[in-house]
Amino acid sequence: MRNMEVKKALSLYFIMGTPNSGNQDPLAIVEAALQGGVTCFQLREKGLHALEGEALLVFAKKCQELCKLYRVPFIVNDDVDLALAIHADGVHVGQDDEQADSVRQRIGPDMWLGVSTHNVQEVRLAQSIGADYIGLGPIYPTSTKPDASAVVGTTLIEEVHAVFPDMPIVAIGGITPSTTGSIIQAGADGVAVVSAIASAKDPHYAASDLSKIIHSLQG
Ligand code: TZP
Ligand code: MG
Repeated sequence: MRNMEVKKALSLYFIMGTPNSGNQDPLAIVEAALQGGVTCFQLREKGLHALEGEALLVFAKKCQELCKLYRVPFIVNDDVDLALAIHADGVHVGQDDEQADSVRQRIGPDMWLGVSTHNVQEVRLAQSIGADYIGLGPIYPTSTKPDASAVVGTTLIEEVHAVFPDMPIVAIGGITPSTTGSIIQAGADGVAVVSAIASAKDPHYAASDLSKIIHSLQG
């Protein structure tokens, strides 16, 4: 069943673009994260010196190849044209991006659609247009997304999970190994992280550490 497959993939959801890689090789970080056990990867190419055009296409294809090798879904943030061009496994959009219902029409029923939400009303709308999962956050303060909306805390996870018990939920924003437990306990199916892996001294270790914590909580 698709819902269960999506929930499983959300367990440890790694998000990255070349601007998040510091002075490390971005593809080496993606591969280390995959080796460490991330269960989904989202290419989010945003910020200073973000790749565009052909360079973005080439980088996206390399990330996709790695994800295929590790049998992990490859999701593209925002860029529906890119996702369609390379047959990504899914697209993720925020509230300020292309309307989710128009994205669903363009990508068809098979590709996964994720929507960032910040309250119960946005989740209801996302569900009504056929989102496969929702992102909830920022749970904690984050410096990775300068235009992030107000911090929502784990109470929003509890609230949304109570109203939509079947909706796959991934929490995002400032999540670290020490806060992962409270997020899963609040009802999220998984955690989405950028800096906890991309900025770690050892991204492979960081991913496997998070992976162990999540699996021990999920049983
Ligand atoms: N959306 C809400 S917070 C965030 C995004 C993309 C950034 C999360 O990054 P980090 O480094 O895990 O806090
Ligand atoms: Mg966006």
